[in-house]
Amino acid sequence: MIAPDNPLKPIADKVHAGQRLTHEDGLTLYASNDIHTLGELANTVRERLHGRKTFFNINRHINYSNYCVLRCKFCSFYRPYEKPDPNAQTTEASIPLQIAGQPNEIGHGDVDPAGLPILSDSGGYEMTIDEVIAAAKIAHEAGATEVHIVGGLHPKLPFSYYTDMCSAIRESCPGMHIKAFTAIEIIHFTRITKPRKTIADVLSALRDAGLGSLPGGGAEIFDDRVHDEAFKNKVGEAEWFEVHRNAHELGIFSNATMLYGHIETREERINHLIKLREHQDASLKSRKAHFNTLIPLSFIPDESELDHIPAPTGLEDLKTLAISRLMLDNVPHIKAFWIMQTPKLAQVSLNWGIDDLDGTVFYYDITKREGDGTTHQELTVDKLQRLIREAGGDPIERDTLYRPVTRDETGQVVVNA
Ligand code: V47
Repeated sequence: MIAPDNPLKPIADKVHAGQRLTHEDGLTLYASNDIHTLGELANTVRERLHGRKTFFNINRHINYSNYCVLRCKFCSFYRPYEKPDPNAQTTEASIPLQIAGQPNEIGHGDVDPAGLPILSDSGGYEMTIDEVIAAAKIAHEAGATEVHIVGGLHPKLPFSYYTDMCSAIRESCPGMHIKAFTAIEIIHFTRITKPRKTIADVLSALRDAGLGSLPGGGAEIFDDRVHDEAFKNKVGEAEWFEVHRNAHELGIFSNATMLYGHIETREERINHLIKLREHQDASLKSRKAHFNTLIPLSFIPDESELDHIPAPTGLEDLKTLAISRLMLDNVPHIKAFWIMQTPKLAQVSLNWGIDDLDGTVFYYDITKREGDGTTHQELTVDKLQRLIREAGGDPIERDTLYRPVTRDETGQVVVNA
């Protein structure tokens, strides 16, 4: 029972009545240190939508290149472009196909040596389409239902590289969902095509080539001040929403993110969530697709230009995940990306409003914690299921569009159109 003098009482009444929370409610939730009530409220919404079902997926991230024309201050991934030197030696620490040698129960472990990218002295790399396919095939054969493909804004690669990549994956990995390219990359593609393609044309061409949905990256914080201080030269909120509006109109589902814990205020975070909520209202009302999930991304300062800023605390992570669930009443899923929140905190969040744990991941180059530099970042299916069960959840393997995945005794997917 929540005490009548608890400042969260009016919010609790609204949550129980299924009413929408306001900007002020969001700030009141952040100001409160009654995290138990916050968790209970976020879980009320989570359980209303999903009961104890807790989703996870078998996926593989592929970062095709870290060359980028942008210099976002929070980003430790990008490298300035240099023409790759064909005689350069490969370096183990940053090899996208490096698999750390040990097979796991979904079968990773074989490395195709021909698929190793060539690194420049600066640590920059770009993968050939064959290398991307080799990585996708390893994932497909190991049971992944999704590849999540994003990269820097490469100054030289033509648009055909991206369409060819999608069609080659579709051909070599039948049935595997291609979730690829942030809104920022989509805008970049409109600029590199001659004559310039519209956003809708770029999306249609990618969909024709095999693209299944858009990931939520590149949203950061929708605020001009934050934009100008932390990622000035990147396209802003208007373009980000324009891409997702076009995608939803075309029937392409997408995700959304919020990168929190750097230079933004809590108020700016709540504004960000409300802007997403408004967009989702419009998509649900009149478009063919919508956001499936929000992924709040906890800022990892290591190796970035903002590495003097302390990372958000676990408590701030937990509050942000729970508040995201409460504010975004019209987005079906809120996902913890354990790479950023850590597996233990992601597990705690499953009782603070979160219903989805992404994923097996396997390889991730965009953020690496505590400078240990390793791109092999993986949770096995067994570990994901255990984390979920220990937190009292019922693990459900899902595909990208949240349909349950059924497998036969050999691990092959049996139900999934
Ligand atoms: O776009 C960059 C963010 C995003 C840092 O859609 C950082 O299912 C924290 O979007 N600390 C990429 N975050 C990740 C992403 C994502 C992840 C998982 C699932 C989905 C999905 C999307 O990571 C970037 C940027 O917003 N980012 N640098 C950093 N230092």
